[in-house]
Amino acid sequence: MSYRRGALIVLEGVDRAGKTTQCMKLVQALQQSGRPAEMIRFPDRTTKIGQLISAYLEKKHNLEDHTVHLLFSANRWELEPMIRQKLEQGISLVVDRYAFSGVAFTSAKPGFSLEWCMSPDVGLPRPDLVLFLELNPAVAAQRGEFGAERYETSEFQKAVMQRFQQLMKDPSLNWQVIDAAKSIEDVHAEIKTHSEEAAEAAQHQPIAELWK
Ligand code: ADP
Ligand code: FDM
Repeated sequence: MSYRRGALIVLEGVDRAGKTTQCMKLVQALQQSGRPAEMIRFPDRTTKIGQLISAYLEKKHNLEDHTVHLLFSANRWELEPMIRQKLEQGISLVVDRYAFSGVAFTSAKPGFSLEWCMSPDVGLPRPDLVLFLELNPAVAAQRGEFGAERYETSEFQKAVMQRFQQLMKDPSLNWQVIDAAKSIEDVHAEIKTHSEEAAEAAQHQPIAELWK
């Protein structure tokens, strides 16, 4: 069977680690090497659910913590048919945050277990590669002050980082930790190598399900 699907490549990491910069460079590099590729990001603030999330992040209104967690997950599920369709058409998707941010951020709040936080995202398309851009908070701070959005405090980000460390222990996923303190070009080179390997390996495999 000459089944050539696109790869699902996720970038995760702390705030200002360079996720958006690297997603854009990776899409360009994949396209230049002849692989159709597109970028998506979560939350996708353009949908109705995304607009509710965006207003919450901008502190324009409050939402109960379980509710907002489920909205973030619903925002991924509403794009799931599009994600699956693009991958099946041979388009690789480079994703700026995914269910791992979902779990890490909510479970950093008091009273939330990893298991509860993972459950609404079980069964989403499983990424072929998850790149974790690791950056010391002091270096991240030199890249700009925290903005005014919800979650942008160093104490909360520290708790989020601990949850990411727990998620990275999962052997069912291809996690790669990248030193995001290096130059933009050096980080890009590393990400590109991992991504090309993952895309090669993925192209003859069916799309798997996350955490299943
Ligand atoms: P994120 O999406 O993870 O929040 P961005 O890609 O928006 O991060 O980058 C945050 C800031 O840091 C931007 O001003 C960007 O130009 C800068 N930046 C990104 N990568 C690097 C790097 N490797 N070294 C120095 N500055 C960087
Ligand atoms: N975030 C992001 C969550 O809390 N849950 C999620 O499922 C996702 C995808 O939203 F603070 C948080 C993480 C971050 C904010 O900010 C999104 P950016 O700047 O748009 O990545």
